[in-house]
Amino acid sequence: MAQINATPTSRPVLLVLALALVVLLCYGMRVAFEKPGTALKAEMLASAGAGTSFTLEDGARIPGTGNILVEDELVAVQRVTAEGSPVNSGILLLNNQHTFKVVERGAAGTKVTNHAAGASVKEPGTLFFPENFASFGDEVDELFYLILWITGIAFILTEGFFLFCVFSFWAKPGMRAHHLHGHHTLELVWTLVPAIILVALALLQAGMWKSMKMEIPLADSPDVFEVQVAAQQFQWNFRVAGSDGKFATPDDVPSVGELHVPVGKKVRVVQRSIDVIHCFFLPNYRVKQDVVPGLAVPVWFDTSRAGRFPIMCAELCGLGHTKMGGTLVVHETADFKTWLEKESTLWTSENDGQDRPDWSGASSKIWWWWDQHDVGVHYQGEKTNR
Ligand SMILES: [Cu+2]
Repeated sequence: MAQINATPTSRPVLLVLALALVVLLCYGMRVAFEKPGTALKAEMLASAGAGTSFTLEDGARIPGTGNILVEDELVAVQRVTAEGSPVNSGILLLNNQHTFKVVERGAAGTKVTNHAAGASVKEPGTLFFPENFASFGDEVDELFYLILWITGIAFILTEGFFLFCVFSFWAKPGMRAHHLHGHHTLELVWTLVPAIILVALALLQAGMWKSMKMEIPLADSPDVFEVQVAAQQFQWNFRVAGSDGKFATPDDVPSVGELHVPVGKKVRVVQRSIDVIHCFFLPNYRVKQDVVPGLAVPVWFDTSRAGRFPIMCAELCGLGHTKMGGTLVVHETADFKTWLEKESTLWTSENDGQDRPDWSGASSKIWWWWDQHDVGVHYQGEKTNR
């Protein structure tokens, strides 16, 4: 291994350079995460008048015309280039990039109408949480930031002490190291203080844990909407009950990658995995729950606002893990009713009135498997997986 031949005077310089490099790396990460989305948002807010064109990163989900969310404002946009066509002086951008022009802009808090429910711009990158829409989300964020403060202060204190020692006790010719053999008071302090903090945090979050993970709304309540999630390498399969409100009947609506729910409901999510451990993650709803093979794991969140939100897999589940995303579509009540009736009719005819659904397409076997193999393992000790 190459050895850095540092003289005593050059060592502090090397150390400062190394620290500067770390700071630079952190700053680079921040820029890499935050810049694209924020810049697009700022650009759109500054100049989104009718006729203005933008290139959206997540344009593939807008079918020609749609609404996009900029800050709290809905902006109606229209695709001006065909899907996948070259934009910007013949450079073929990635398939999911398209140019859109703004056709209408609503004031903050209002909605742009006359357009089909559209897509939201890809959330701007951030090192922190995206906007919260869950009723328990603020509590989750408070706990997160409290822990971040505690660990941040501990980090600065310990690293500060470490640097102080490095500089103050730098080797000098003729100076011998001095050995210490333990210090009972110190050891008691650095054991007890973290222990007290951990117990305090555990007590502090107990109520939140109970409401998020233990008091999962039951499907038979009228304000609850149940969905089924079958995780698979590498896609999310969803199923909602059709117009009859019952699962495992021919009018059930299966989907891949897009989960449709009505606004203003508690959404009860029952999840199973057909292969490895996945993790159902809704960043905007502060929901993150492992999906474990052999278990039916319930989780819930409430929807207070219509829109489109990202779904991710937060468990490294194989080579395609990073592509295992999806979209949560929260519909207005009437809009959802229309959607469900349409899909329900479509799937009923697809299944041709058979007793057991004949799921066509890629997810056919999954829902057959789900209905045939009952697993009743829940936090709540409920017996059924439906
Ligand atoms: Cu996964």
